[in-house]
This record gives sequence, C-alpha cells and structure tokens, in this order.
Amino acid sequence: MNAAKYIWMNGEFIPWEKAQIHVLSHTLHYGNGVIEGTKAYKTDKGYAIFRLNDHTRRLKESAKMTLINIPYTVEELDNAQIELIRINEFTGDNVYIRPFAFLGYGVMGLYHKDAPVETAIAAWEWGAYLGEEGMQRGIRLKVASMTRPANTSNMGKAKATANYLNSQMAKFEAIESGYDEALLLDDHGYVAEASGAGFFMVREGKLISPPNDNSLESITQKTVIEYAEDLGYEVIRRRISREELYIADEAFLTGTAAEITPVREIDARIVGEGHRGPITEKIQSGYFDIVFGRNKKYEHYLTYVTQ
Ligand code: PPE
Repeated sequence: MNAAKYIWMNGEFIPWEKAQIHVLSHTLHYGNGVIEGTKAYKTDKGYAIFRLNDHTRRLKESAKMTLINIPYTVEELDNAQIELIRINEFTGDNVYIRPFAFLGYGVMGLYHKDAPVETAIAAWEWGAYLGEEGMQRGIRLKVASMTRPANTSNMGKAKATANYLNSQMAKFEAIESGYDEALLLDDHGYVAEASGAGFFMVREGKLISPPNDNSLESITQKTVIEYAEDLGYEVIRRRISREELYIADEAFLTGTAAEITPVREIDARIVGEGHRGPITEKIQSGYFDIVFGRNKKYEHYLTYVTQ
C-alpha cells in the first residue's frame, strides 16, 4: 500500500509507522470493530472530501449498532479528517480515508463492555478499486456461493468489520474462479450487494437497485439515485432475482472505493453489448463531475480542505 506521513489516533496525529497495537487487542480475536470509507478528490480549489458528514455519521451509527462507544463527536471526527488530508500533503488526484474504531488491549472473553475503545483515521492514495481497465471496459462478476448473512443473525446495515469475513470469502472465490468481483445474494436468493459495493442494473431504460434490507446503506447508491433522477431516469428500488441479472441491459457497482464500476459479464452471461453501457457511462462521468467539484448543483456535498 501507499504509506502516508501521519495517522490520527485517539485524538493525536502520530507518524504512520507508530500507529501500532497490542496482539491481544480484543477486535483481533473477536472481530467487533467498525470502519468507514470516505474519499477526498483534488478539485480546482484543492482537495474536497465527498459527503464527509454522511460518512462520519454512519461510522457513529455502525458503532452504536455494534455496542462500541466512540468517545468523539461527529464534528471532532470530521475536523480530524480535514486536518489529516491537510498535513499529509498528498499529491494524487484522490485520497481514500479510513476512519475506524475497534476494541483494544486489556480484556479477554466475549463480554466487551470494559474493553477500551480505540479510534483512528488513516488516509492514503489508492488506485482504481477494480482496476483502471475495469472502469473503462467493465468487470466480470460472479454470484458467490455463500449468501449475505440473514438479518436474524447479523447487522448488514453496520459497516462492521465482522461483516467482511463473508465479503472476503466471496471475493476470494470470485477471483480464484477468474472473475473480478463477487455479487452476494441475500438468504432469500435476491441480490444484496457486491463484496464491497452496491449494485444497479438497467432494464428498458430504467435503473433498478435492491432495497437495503440486507445491505449497507450505500452513500454512493444514494448519490446515484439522486443524480439519475435529476437526469430524468426512473429509479426503482426492488428485489432482483438471480436470473434477472442475466438479462440486464446494463449493470454497474457503486461504492466510495469502486465509484461507478461498469459490469460487462455476470456468471458467463454477457451483460448487454459486453462493454460499459451508455447509461452507465453517463452516470459514471456525471459522478466524477460531482466529486471533482465540476457540478455546482452538488457542491454542497463537498468539504474543501483549505491549505
Ligand atoms: N456494500 C459494502 C459491503 C461495502 O463495503 C461498501 C463500501 C458499499 C456497499 C458501498 O458503500 P458506500 O461507500 O457508502 O457507497 N466499501 C468500502 C470498503 C471497500 C474495501 O475494500 O475496503 C468503500 O468503498 O469504501
């Protein structure tokens, strides 16, 4: 990975290589932690963080769901992210920001009430999540053999570290089978989300995305819905069955890291014409206009980092 200069940890900026923890940290053993993924883009007016407040609020909400008490306010965490971008003196055209909270050293056993909460924020330059070529040509998706855990036994709406075991198994399986990314169904057989991104398909000129009954409330998904409706497209939130995937005219993934990644194949079925579809291309280029500050209407989503 691309190391940066500083990491914010428990209220202080410390050198990147000093941000270390004990091997008996609670989260390493039992997996209760929460993460966020936020991105800053280099605009004409310097770096701007996209939907910063929405991401930070989601971090606090994930922590509330998983019984982790983050001892910082949303405002304090927002300011720490702004300052982190400033002092790291990044130069790339975008920077990924990873705020997170986990349980530290001092308590073993499952009852975590007295385990100390550690809060940290790292930021680094991260290239195209599913490859530059994928952004142009589209990626190949495999429906995972495991489903997303049922709502009766997990918390899909929390961006919880523990949810990524399921994601990791699916992603590994997809790549080992020659695909780029995994798409996970819910426990009833309907599309939930990709291993680290949301899902959209296009049929008869309409955009369709699953409800978040069994998945993360994706901030990029929300942005795409708002923008697509602005462009005059109808957007429908409804369940998508597996066979319907195979006859989609277009498909794409949405995520902070994945941005808008076109899908060109799903389980050996060619999607549409087998390359980035026209509506996908419009949404993708419009999304980049928004995050890079080239669309005034969406500028309220940007937090500028003044030097
Ligand atoms: N679902 C999952 C499971 C997920 O991890 C993400 C983001 C999304 C949907 C899209 O959410 P949003 O970023 O709010 O639009 N995944 C993050 C981490 C990826 C990683 O590999 O790490 C991200 O994109 O930041």
